[in-house]
Amino acid sequence: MLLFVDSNFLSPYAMSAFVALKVKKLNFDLRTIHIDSKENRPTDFSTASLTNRVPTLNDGDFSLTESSAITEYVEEMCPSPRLYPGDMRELARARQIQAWLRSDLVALREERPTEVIFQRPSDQPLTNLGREAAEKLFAIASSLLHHGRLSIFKDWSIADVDLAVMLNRLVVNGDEVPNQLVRYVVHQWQHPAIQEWFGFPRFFK
Ligand SMILES: N[C@@H](CCC(=O)N[C@@H](CS)C(=O)NCC(=O)O)C(=O)O
Repeated sequence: MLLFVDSNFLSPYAMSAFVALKVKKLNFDLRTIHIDSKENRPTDFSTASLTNRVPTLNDGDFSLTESSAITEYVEEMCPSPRLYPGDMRELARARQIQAWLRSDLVALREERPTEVIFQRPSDQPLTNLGREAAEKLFAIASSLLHHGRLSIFKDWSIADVDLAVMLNRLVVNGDEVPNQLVRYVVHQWQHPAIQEWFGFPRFFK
């Protein structure tokens, strides 16, 4: 198996796919792609993936993009240890959270890109739109993590990686974040596969 990720290890989607493969203890090579220099365009990258985005997972002659499609694919292929809850409704909830985090909170993603976690914080305060997105994130995360829970469901799931990275954009940047959510992020960030991703070399512009 071959996982293509961005060359500066900044993509939260690539990180999610990487954690999934690590948790499953799958044998895979990591290949980096320079998105800025359009390295994802040449045909030798992965035309079979249809969209040529990162992350891309190549499994033999099968090629797949979209991080949550990748995490679901490896879950189907290798059911244990689990990335997703076994209960049908919790599984649906985990998928909902993943889809929501990838499609909403645009202002927050723009004003607090993952560079603030992996490279350097932003010196710009949040705009009203950014603040609104942060408040929405806090409300939803707090209701998912009621009673001070440190994971969304009883057991860890891949949705925790996605939620933690979204919250960590604010935590690392020094924005005001409710204490309980900070505790959750600090706990989730200790995951060995996240730590491994965090330790990859990055080049500062
Ligand atoms: N929803 C996608 C988002 C993937 C994505 O936005 N990838 C970016 C890098 S973070 C990319 O490949 N950009 C280049 C392009 O779209 O051509 C996922 O979850 O994998």
